[in-house]
Amino acid sequence: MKRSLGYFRSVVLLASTLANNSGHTQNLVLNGDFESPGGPDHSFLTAGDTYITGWTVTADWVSYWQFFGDATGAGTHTVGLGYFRTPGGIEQSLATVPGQSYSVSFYVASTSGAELGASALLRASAGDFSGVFTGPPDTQPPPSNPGWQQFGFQFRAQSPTSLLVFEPLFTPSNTAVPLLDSVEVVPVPEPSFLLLLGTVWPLARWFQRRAEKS
Ligand SMILES: [Ca+2]
Repeated sequence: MKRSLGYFRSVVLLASTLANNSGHTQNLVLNGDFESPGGPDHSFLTAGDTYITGWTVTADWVSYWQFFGDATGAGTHTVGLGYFRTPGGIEQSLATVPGQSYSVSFYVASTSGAELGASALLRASAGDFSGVFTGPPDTQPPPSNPGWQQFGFQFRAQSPTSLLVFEPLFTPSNTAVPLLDSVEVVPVPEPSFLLLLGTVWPLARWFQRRAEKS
C-alpha cells in the first residue's frame, strides 16, 4: 500500500507540474513587446532593417514608437506599420513543430493623423492562417493613449519554421496606420494531452486526499 501511495504521490506531482506548465507556456516570439532596443522614437525603418530586436522590416516604412505608449502599460514601446498608403510590415521566423497548432495574440491601435475615427486594417499571417483585423477607431489625438484592443488567431505549423508577418492594409478611403504591441505565440495543448490531464489529475487528487487522511 505504501508503495502504491508513493507512486500516486509521484503522479500527483507530475500532473501538478503539467497543469502549472500548461498555464505558463513560454512565448515563442522574441521581443514580442517591442521593448528592445528601447530608446527614442525611430521613424521610417526601411525594408530589411533589423533595428527592432528579433524582427525584420518587410517593406518601407515601419516606425518604432514610445510616442503612443504601451498597449498593456507594462512597457513603453510599440511599432507603427506603414505610413499613410506606404506599406510597411514586420516579420519573425518562429521555431515550430509541423502539424502543431499555435495560438497568437496581439494588441492593435489606430493612428490616422487628422482623420480621427478611422480604424486601421492589419493583415496577419503565419502557417496556414492569413487574415485581416480591424483595429479600434482612433479617437484620441496623440500623444494621448490611442486605445488598444487585443486580437488573436490560431494557425497550424506546416514546417519546422513558421514566418509570422504583420502588415498594414490601406484602401483608397482608409489610410489609418495600425500600431502593434504585445505579440505572443504559444502552442495549443493537444486534445490527447488535455484528456490525459483530465483523467490523471482527479484520480491523483483522490489518492492524495486518501493518503493525507490515513
Ligand atoms: Ca510594448
